[in-house]
Amino acid sequence: SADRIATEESEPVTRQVKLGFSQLGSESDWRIANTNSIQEAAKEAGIELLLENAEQSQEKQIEAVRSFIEQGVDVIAIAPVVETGWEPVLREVQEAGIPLLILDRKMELADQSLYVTFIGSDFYEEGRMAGRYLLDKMRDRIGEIRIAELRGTEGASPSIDRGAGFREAIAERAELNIFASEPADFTQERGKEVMKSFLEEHGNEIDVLYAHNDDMALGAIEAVEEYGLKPGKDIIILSVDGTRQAFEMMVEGKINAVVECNPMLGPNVMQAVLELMDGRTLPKRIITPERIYTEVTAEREVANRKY
Ligand code: GYE
Repeated sequence: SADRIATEESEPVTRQVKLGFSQLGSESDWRIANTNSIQEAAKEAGIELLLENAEQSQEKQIEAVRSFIEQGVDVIAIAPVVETGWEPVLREVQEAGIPLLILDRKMELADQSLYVTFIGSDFYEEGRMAGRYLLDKMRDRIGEIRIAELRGTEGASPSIDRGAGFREAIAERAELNIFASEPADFTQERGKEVMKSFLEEHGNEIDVLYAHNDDMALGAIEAVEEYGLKPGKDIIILSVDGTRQAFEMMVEGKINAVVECNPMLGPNVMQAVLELMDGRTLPKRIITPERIYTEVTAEREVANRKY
């Protein structure tokens, strides 16, 4: 009958693709922009997104991944809080036949078959960019240059690699000396507290602050000002991410340089998900391109910041 033909010709009922995403936390402006980017891109791509915020706890991330397996999602994505300890749960994902994407931070894995692709930045190169900037900035300075470092979360790949890349770059000149280095968990609050303790202990001896992200740098700036010093003048300040707030600080001359780290991974992730669903093979590594901005270039860029 006519009825039947109409039914057969109506739109085929295609099942919506389900993506389970374990986001590591909401510790920084970068992270908020990253979560927004993934939510928006999922919506745009018509992908159903199950999102769990782990509040910087690896155990919570592992729980979330197990719940995604139980719910039978098509793809799982993890932005891992720390580098190590993932093999057991990743094996469960593999046994369930679900493809796994690693986002943002690296995982240390002996078995490379446990994931499909890693989408994110080259943190080691970010550290090197910060170091090379400092070499240039200090080219005419004579004598020892004392550097304090605010590291990110312990065991997180951006902390490890931003630290190592920076050290590799500054090794070129023996006068550049990292004399204080403490973790501050990528948060503004901890950044301020740790910087305060650096200042109490070392007072006017700090020439440079290298912060592994903007939020910690913003906290540190508050501590420097409360201590009665001028950030960006008395203490050279370098950080990583490139948030709008950090750009505003650069325009004011309170931060000297920021290495960009792009949080807008959503479109890349959704493209990867759709290609996987299409049976395509992805490259093992998808790197987001980035650059460094300084006091000199900040003014031109500040209005263009999307996060
Ligand atoms: O730099 C920091 C965030 O993993 C690249 O995590 C990310 C880092 C980012 O807390 O702000």
